[in-house]
Amino acid sequence: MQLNHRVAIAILALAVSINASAHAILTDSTPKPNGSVPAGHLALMLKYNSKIDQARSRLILIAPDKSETPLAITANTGKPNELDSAADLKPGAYTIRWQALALDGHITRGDLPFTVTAAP
Ligand SMILES: [Cu+2]
Repeated sequence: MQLNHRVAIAILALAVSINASAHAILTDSTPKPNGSVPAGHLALMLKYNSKIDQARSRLILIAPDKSETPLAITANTGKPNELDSAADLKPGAYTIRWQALALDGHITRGDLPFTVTAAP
């Protein structure tokens, strides 16, 4: 009885962790978090641990003056784990505020701060 109870708890804990892993977690990006990139036309890439609903996710660029601009997400069925976009950026401190809808229906959010440096 005692053992069965422990097994049940272990299975429950495993089920919870599997469910949690379905949420979209940022695993890679361009630029890197707190990284720096030269000014100009930048390809922006946010990669997650699971498939993303690209049409219903959001990327907002926060400029050095704190103004917010929605970024167009490039539909890309060949890279279902990514949100891709692009922007022409001048030097300064920026943040990409992302909102990702995973296919399990859960939304995760986060901020990706980075610095744009003067082009060499
Ligand atoms: Cu989830």
